[in-house]
Amino acid sequence: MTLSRKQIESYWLPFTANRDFKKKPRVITGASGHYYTTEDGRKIYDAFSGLWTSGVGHCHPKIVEAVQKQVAQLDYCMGFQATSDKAFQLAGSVCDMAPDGFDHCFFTNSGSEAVDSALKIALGYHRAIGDGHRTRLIGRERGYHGVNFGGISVGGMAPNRKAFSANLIPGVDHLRHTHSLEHNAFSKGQPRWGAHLADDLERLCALHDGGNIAAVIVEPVAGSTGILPPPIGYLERLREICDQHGILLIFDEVITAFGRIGSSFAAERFGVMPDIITTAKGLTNGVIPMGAVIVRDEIYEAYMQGPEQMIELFHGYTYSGHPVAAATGLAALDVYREEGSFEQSRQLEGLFEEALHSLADHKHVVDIRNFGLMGAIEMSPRPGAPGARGMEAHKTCFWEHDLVIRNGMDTLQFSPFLNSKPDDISKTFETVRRVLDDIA
Ligand code: PXG
Repeated sequence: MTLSRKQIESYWLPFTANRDFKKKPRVITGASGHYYTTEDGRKIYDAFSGLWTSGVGHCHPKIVEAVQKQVAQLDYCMGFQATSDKAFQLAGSVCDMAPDGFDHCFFTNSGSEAVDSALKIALGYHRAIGDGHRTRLIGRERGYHGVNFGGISVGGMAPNRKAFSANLIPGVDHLRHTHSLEHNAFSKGQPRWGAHLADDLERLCALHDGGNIAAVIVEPVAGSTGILPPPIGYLERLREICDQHGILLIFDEVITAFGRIGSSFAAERFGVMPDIITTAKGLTNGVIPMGAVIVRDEIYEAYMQGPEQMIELFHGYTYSGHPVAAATGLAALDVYREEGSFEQSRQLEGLFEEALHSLADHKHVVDIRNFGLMGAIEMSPRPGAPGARGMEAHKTCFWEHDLVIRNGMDTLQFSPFLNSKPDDISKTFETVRRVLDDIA
C-alpha cells in the first residue's frame, strides 16, 4: 500500500462504512475498457460500469481525446452572462436526442443538482403562468433523487432522510412504492401487478386538491433502491392523472437515460412523455461530472416573458455548462451514435436477463428484478445481521474474484456495460453464484 495511514484517515468517503473500509481499502488506480486496475496491481472486471456511469467503458479513446483537447483550448469560462461554444453545442445535441418537444436544456454538475433544479423549474413554471398556488411536490417511497434537500424530501429512502427529518422541505407527499414480493417476485422486466398503485396520486389530488400540486417526480425504473421496474400500465396511469389535474410529470433519468435501458431515454422506451427529464451519469459517460434538466418547450417559454434584460431563472452553478464537461458530453454522445451503443445494450438484454435469473434457485435469493441493463438479486438477510451477506458478497468478489459488483444492503446490483462481451456477462453470474454458495 503506497498510501499513508494519514492519507487514508483524511478522506471521508461518501456513502461508505468508513471505519470498516479503511481497515482494508479497496483502491482503484487505473482503468481501461471494462477493467479497473487496483492498487495492488490486479486487473478486475467492472460489472457495475462505474456507478451506472460508464456505459461504453472506461477511458474510451475518443472521449479521452476530447477532454485533452478541450482542457488545453478552453479550460473554463464564466457561465453566467457568458458561456462557451461547447455548452450550446451539447444542449443542441442533447435536445436532438431527447423526445420531440424537449427543446431546452439546463446544465448542472450532478444528478442531485439536476433534481433540485428541476423541482425549482417546476415551481417557477406554475408561478410564471399564474398558478403560483401549485406548490406541493409528490415523490415516491423508495425513490432516490440524490442527496440535496429537495431530492431527499421527494425521495423515499429512509436512511437518507432520517437525520434530516425536521429540515425536509415542506409540502411533500409520497406515492407508495411498487415493490411486492408477494405479487411480483422473480418478474422478468415489467411486473404485471401494481398499475393501480399510481392511483395514489388521485387520492393525493382528492386530499389536497390537484390544483395545489406542482409536480410529481419518479424514476421510470427505480435504481438505487434495488431496481424496481414500473408495473405494466403504471407510468401511463401517472401521466393520465397528471394531465387531468394540470400537474407536471418529472422523470428522473439519471440512470435510465443514454442507453441503460436500450434507448436514449426511458420516456421513449416506455412511450410515456414526462414534462421534465433530469439526467447525469451517462451524459458524459461518467468522465467529467455533469447533469442536465431537459424541459418541454412550453416550460421554457413560460419563463421567457417580461423585460428582456431581466434574468428569468435565478438559479445556476459556477460550473453549469462547464466547457470541459460539455466537450466530454459531446464526445460521449458521438460515441453512442457511432458505435450504436443503445442498440448494443438492447441486444444484450435477453442474455443479461437469463444470466441474472439463473440464480433464482439459490438458497439465499428471494427475488430477482431486471429491466434493460439494470438488474438486482435480493437475498434474505442473515438473521440478526441485515446487510452482512450483501457486503460479504461485494468484498469477496473484489478481493478473491477480481470482480466489482455493488450491493445495497442484501440486494446485489448489476449495471453491465452497454457494449459488454456476452461471455463476460455469463462469467459474472457464474462467479456470483460461487461467491453466494460460500456465504453463510
Ligand atoms: N437521481 C437518480 C435517479 C439517481 O440514481 C441521483 C439522482 C443523484 O445523482 P448524483 O450525481 O448527485 O449522485 C442518482 C444517483 C447506486 C447508486 O448504487 C446510484 C446513484 C448514485 C450512487 C450509487 O444505485 N444514483
